[in-house]
Amino acid sequence: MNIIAYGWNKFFENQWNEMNTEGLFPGRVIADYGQLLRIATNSGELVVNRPLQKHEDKMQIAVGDWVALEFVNEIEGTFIRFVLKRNTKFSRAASGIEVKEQIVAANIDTVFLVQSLNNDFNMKRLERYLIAAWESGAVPVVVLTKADCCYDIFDKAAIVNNTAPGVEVHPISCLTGEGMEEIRKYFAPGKTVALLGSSGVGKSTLANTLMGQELLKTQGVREYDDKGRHTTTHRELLLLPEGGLLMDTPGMRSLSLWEADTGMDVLFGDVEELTKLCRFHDCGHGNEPGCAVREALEAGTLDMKRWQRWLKLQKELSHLEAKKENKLRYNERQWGRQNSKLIRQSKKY
Ligand SMILES: Nc1nc2c(ncn2[C@@H]2O[C@H](COP(=O)(O)OP(=O)(O)OP(=O)(O)O)[C@@H](O)[C@H]2O)c(=O)[nH]1
Ligand SMILES: [Mg+2]
Ligand SMILES: [Zn+2]
Repeated sequence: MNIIAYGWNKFFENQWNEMNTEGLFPGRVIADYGQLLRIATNSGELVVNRPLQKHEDKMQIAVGDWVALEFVNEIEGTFIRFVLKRNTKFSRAASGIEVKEQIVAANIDTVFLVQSLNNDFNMKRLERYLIAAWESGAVPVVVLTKADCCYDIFDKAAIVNNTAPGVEVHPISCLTGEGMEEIRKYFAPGKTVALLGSSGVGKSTLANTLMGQELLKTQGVREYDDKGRHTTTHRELLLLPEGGLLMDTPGMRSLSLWEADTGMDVLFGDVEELTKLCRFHDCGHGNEPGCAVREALEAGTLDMKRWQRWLKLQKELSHLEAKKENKLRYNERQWGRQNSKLIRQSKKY
């Protein structure tokens, strides 16, 4: 086994050489089973324990990450010492009340945003995935599966093209093989493609097709609404027979945005520019005189639905920002408390 096949390159090698890595060896996280992680190294695959999380977020490890490992001894085994800086990362806000980033996939070159062409097709959802994908640093590609089940492929592809200018869109079918050749061009030795999307869209089926064998479990969707049954339960990175890496992931129930500056710029830059043209800088875009947004809506140059989606996203993002700030202030207060406690203690002596 050679880690170059797993995507080891100059970006990671340079970091390795700049850090104190004596006695350590590199590996890439290829599967996440919760407490256990499977790792590819030059001398084969290892299963190691996830390091204890003493300091929150300090060492979040995701599939696709490169880590520095240390073999301690036969009894204790191998430990992860640190995570190398990521080239790209696809994140979302973790579910639950805590404001926290969850890294879904690390060090990916291309993200396949997978949606099926059946009843589950949803443009609003795809737009959110696109925002997160542009934010990730990887190149997004839209893959529309189950083309064999769809009579209006071209209409749907056109809708996607409109929402995602500059993004390649590929209708495919794993059943008939339609579009598969175009998909294969994204795979090259050492390059990583991640499959992201809702449950049941056919991510694992696509992975099996590309692998040329039934490696991953797949399962039929619910008949009444075409939604999936959350068949895949862990993230996994596969080495394709002809080279290149493919990450299969469990279907996401929802994608809560974590960072969105770049993504919003790419998808809604024109809307943002428009809002700056209003006469009043605090324009509410209602009945204010000189509102550029209202004028564009009336002239038909700005689509009402798109404007409403932008408003909704803005609201969600400012809510997220507020929560992040609260957390920051809370952390600072905690830090201050701890510090003053230490100062008080040190004064005693
Ligand atoms: N007709 C048709 N069915 C497909 C195609 N691709 C996948 N399917 C079916 O869709 C269902 C769900 O496929 P999976 O590959 O399990 O979906 P998934 O995205 O991995 O789902 P999760 O693991 O739950 O996230 C299975 O019954 C597949 O056979 C396709 O191209 N055409
Ligand atoms: Mg699956
Ligand atoms: Zn306005």
